[in-house]
Amino acid sequence: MKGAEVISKLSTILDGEELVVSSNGNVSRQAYHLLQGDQFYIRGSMGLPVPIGLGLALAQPRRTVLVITGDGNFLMGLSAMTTVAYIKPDNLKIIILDNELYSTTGGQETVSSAIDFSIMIIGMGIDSVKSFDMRDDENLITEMLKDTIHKPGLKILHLKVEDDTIKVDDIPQHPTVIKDNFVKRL
Ligand SMILES: Cc1ncc(C[n+]2csc(CCOP(=O)(O)OP(=O)(O)O)c2C)c(N)n1
Repeated sequence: MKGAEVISKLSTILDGEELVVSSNGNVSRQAYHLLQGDQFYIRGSMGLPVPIGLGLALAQPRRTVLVITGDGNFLMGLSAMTTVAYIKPDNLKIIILDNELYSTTGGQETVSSAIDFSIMIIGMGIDSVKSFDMRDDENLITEMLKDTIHKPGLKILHLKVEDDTIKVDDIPQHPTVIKDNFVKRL
């Protein structure tokens, strides 16, 4: 299963009220085309989906905040995870689409094949992390996504996904338009 297919499944599970933050590059492009709606599709800088999601979750405690991030982005913003672990916002959900690549920029390897994300995150004190290899078995994806989104509490879902180094259509909106439309929903 590829990251885009996970996002496509997510589109059938989200009710439109959630605040979604997606990482720049292919993940945001896919989210823009598959989720639709005025979500925070980050363009440009890496490393920001978890820090922005954390801030949103704290500022909007009654809303479910969903971060969808590539592994490269997750690793670049890793220090914010220690604050997530410290605060444990109940309404924050993080889905890591781990293809072990910077697929957007041509498929260079990230370091993620050498890192056990679950152990790292458990080591931070978060026990609600689940890790699955979707390259071999995609049967439980719907249940895992529903569990992540609908069950209360901080949830981290780490999914190994297939290589998807493909050109995805860019987002036609300027970043300021994306931001302005998103802010209207807060
Ligand atoms: C700070 C910064 N460094 C590098 C880039 C170039 N860049 C854009 S997307 C991307 C890859 C992101 O990797 P990942 O989060 O794993 O997502 P994937 O591309 O695999 O979907 C890179 C290196 C950037 N936009 N910002």
